[in-house]
Amino acid sequence: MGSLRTEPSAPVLGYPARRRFTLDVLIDEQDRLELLRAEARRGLTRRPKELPPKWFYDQRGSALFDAITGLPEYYLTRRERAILRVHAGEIAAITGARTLVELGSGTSDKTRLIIDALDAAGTLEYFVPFDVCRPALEDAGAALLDEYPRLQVHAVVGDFDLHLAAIPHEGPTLVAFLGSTIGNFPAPARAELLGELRRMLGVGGFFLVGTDLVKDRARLDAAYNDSRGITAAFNRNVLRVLNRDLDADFVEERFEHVAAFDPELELVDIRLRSRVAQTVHVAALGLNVAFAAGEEMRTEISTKFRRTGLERELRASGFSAAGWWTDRAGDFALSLWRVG
Ligand code: AVJ
Repeated sequence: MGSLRTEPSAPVLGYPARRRFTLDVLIDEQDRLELLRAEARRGLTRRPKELPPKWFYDQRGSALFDAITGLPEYYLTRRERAILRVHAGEIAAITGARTLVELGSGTSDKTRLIIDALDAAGTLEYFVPFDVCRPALEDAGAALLDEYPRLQVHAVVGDFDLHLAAIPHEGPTLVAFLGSTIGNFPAPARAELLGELRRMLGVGGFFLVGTDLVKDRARLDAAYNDSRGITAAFNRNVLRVLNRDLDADFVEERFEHVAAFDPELELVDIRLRSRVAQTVHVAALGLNVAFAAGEEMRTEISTKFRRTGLERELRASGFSAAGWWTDRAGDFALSLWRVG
């Protein structure tokens, strides 16, 4: 994996905005394609078939996800923002963070509430947005520099399965992982991620995580089967990504969006179901992929959490509880954990 720095580091307070922005590229376009090829080959040749959810998020996929966050059925984003509005000040006071790292930051939209609070407390110096999508980091970085004249932004383009250890940070550090994105990871991968974070943070570091909570099945099913079909389009977008980047010939209409809460595993299981028997050619992999009529390919899990379970997982990874906040309805939780 190449690592190149495209802007001078060591930004100095008071310099023009561009001197307060650095961008580390830990995964470039070639690396990204290599990873996509490896993961697509693995996922399309195993039984049952699966594709990792990170490949939803090209420009169109990110726009579709943005649209999802505004859907009446999709309460997660609104609930998390409501919690942050009320409790960001407490989070700032507890952590006294000098560096704020945001994993999978996208547009850093809700994060502004945390930045505001840390900025008002006077402790924040560095914002480190970490994302696999470079343009999103560049856009968000530029906007933040204008909005926060004292802030230095050190953006990192990377993959959180691979590059957490390389995230730069100075002084008391808070890593934020919002949106219940942690729910995309199956339990063993969550333990792996938490272990990496613990090592990266060191004793005294803080981790803030957003988690959707187990609730009424009908509401969960509705949140992932919206009436406008935006979630279905988002799900099928991964097929477009494979068509474009791996020269595949998926026909979107031949796959149906399927999403349902599994009450045993307490996760929403999201799949694409082949409507017909068909063979798809993936030219970049030299691969023909046969689908039986009705065959399902998993594209995402969205784990729903309970406080006790989450506490157990975090404790097992070396964190202790430092805060637990929910919205009034108890739909969503934001929790703070300290290493050690
Ligand atoms: C961004 C992973 C949190 O699981 O709710 C939304 C993605 N998928 N609708 C979620 C998603 C379908 C979302 N996360």
